[in-house]
Amino acid sequence: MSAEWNFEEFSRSILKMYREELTERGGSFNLALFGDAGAGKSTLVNTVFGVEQAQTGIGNRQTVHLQFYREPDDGPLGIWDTPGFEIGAGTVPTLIAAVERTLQKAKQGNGDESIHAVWFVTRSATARFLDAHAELIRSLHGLGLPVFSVLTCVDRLDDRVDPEALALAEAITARQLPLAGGKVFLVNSIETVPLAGPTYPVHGVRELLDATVQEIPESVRIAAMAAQRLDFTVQRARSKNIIRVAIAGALPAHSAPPVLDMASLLAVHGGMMSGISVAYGVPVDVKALTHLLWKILVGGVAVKEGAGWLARELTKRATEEAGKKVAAKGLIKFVPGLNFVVGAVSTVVGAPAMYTVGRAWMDVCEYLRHHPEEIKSGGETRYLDLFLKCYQERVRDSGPSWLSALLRR
Ligand SMILES: Nc1nc2c(ncn2[C@@H]2O[C@H](COP(=O)(O)OP(=O)(O)OP(=O)(O)O)[C@@H](O)[C@H]2O)c(=O)[nH]1
Ligand SMILES: [Mg+2]
Repeated sequence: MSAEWNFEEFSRSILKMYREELTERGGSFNLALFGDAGAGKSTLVNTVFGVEQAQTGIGNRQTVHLQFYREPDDGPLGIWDTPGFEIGAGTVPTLIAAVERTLQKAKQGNGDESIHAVWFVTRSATARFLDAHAELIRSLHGLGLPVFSVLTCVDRLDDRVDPEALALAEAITARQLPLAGGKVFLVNSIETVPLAGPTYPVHGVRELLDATVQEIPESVRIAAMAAQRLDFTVQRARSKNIIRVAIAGALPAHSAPPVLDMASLLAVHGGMMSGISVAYGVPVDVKALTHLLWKILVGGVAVKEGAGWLARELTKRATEEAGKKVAAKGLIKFVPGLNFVVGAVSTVVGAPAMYTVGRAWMDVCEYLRHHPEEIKSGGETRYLDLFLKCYQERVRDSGPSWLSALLRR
């Protein structure tokens, strides 16, 4: 790799690596939401996937429309929503026609805006499930879609479930609809806090997600699991593997001594971190990620206090080691345009540091999935802030001792 590594080039390489990760993950999982105004569609997808959507429930309740939403464009989840209207006998044909058109278009095009599953949402408290609702479910099933019937706002404490909700679920079951998962799913998407009495916790959402993932095409399962935020087991496993592969690739055991220059170090960190972001379904702002890595590893631009210390420390260590083990000559390079000397990094120093960087970035991604609003408002400074915090925590817990010492200075 060239020693004349520059910021623009680095930014382009991160974008390329990010795209490769996206391609490997496959397309987005697209979920359609049906149900009357205020049934709890938006609340449910927010709990499961962390997508905040505009509040509706007001306005013209007769206006039937199917709208697609994916944020960002290359994110792992697309939502087809039918916000703000009551489903009635008059609206079912319009809705079905819209779905048919959508599926047709997806078949002709690249399928990016197809529909993979439907959540048909009914608010349990309304105790209302109309013939029109049943008809819509049958027609959607007829178009080849798995349709899940979901009752929201179901109060449940341990095994005691609100009897009214149970009665409604039974009434729906009695209609013998072609329901995906073979049942009506009872959920509470957000905690219910009554004026008096006990608080009812969130429940049922994990079971609904699991059942949904079972029924969707295999090609979008990874995307669905990346998009959900109920349980990060899958994201963690994928990310740890990405870290392992990155370290193994970057610091091969067979080269003696195993060395890596700073340019390669930037590249492997870029690949590792974009891979982890994709695994977590956190949109990568390439510019922000490039800045972050550049600041941590190189520290050559707009250096904030503390930025670049990792690079300096690695360089120092590497120089020492190089001096001990092999002739230092050739391992230290001067990078034109940057005002510091980069050194080769040995496995001994590089691997634990890289591991810690990867784990810290996983922490950042989990934090962002819990606080999706910060993804948009974040920007570079916030990323760096979060990263350094998580990094320091990781180092304190398990990192190499020389790094801890450095941070405690
Ligand atoms: N306690 C509790 N409240 C819920 C639940 N689902 C929805 N809500 C509340 O019900 C109200 C309406 O929910 P929304 O998610 O906006 O309903 P919607 O189906 O998206 O409505 P439209 O977009 O208007 O069609 C909100 O105030 C939610 O907080 C639930 O499972 N439990
Ligand atoms: Mg809504």
